Amino acid sequence: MGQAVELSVIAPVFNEAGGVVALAREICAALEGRSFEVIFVDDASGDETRALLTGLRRDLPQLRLVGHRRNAGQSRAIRSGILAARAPLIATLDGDGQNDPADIPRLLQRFLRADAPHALAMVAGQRTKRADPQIKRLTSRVANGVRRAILGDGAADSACGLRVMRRDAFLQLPYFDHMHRYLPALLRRDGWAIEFCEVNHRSRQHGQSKYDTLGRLRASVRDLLGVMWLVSRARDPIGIDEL
Ligand SMILES: Nc1nc2c(ncn2[C@@H]2O[C@H](COP(=O)(O)OP(=O)(O)O)[C@@H](O)[C@H]2O)c(=O)[nH]1
Ligand SMILES: [Mg+2]
Repeated sequence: MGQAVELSVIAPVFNEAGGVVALAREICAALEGRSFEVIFVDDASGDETRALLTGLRRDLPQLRLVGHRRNAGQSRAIRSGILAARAPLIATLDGDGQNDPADIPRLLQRFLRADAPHALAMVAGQRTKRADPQIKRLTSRVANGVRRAILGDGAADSACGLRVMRRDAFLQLPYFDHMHRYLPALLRRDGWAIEFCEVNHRSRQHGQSKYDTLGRLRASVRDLLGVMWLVSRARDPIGIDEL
């Protein structure tokens, strides 16, 4: 692909054969007329996900496929996609169809607006009406409240999978499993500005969630302590000048 790409859309997938083809087509339709690429990162799925995406490339020239040889988790998949990306600007969304591709142009417009703050690194989606089971909505609301109170990241929904951000800003962040849930706090730690934007959320039509409540809770206690430490150990030079 010779022409410079302005936006790279990254979708991590693990066993999402049921909806992945429709989602890829939907993303391309939502961004028609723009210069973009779509990178699905298959994390060693055991179902038809990879074969279906490989076959789809004939139809969708913007589609690229990156594969992990061993399952390494959603955060690592997002990182692998962003490392492979050709554009300076990234959009991410979940690969199960719960994030609406039609929201991407709006987040992009917000990010690229003329009066955007110079240090803006991310416009993050906020799911105001989550299409998830009640227990998940409840535990997520409590977890978001605790995290926001402790980290002061101002995020009502830090783990929303839909966001537009600078590739360089993301790649400067420390990688750890589940870091994709802490991007507001980690980007603020590096002195970047972030903004939030309400986005749609859809119920899962195919497959099942890869996370259970207990597993998510265990990881979040451990990770919250880790991010608290990272934030407490950061120092801000407030500006770097070549002298
Ligand atoms: N690459 C990769 N993607 C994953 C993994 N686990 C979940 N995902 C993807 O991350 C997205 C969100 O996961 P999901 O299970 O729907 O989480 P939920 O919406 O919070 O229940 C989906 O696109 C999944 O396919 C994983 O281990 N590796
Ligand atoms: Mg989901």
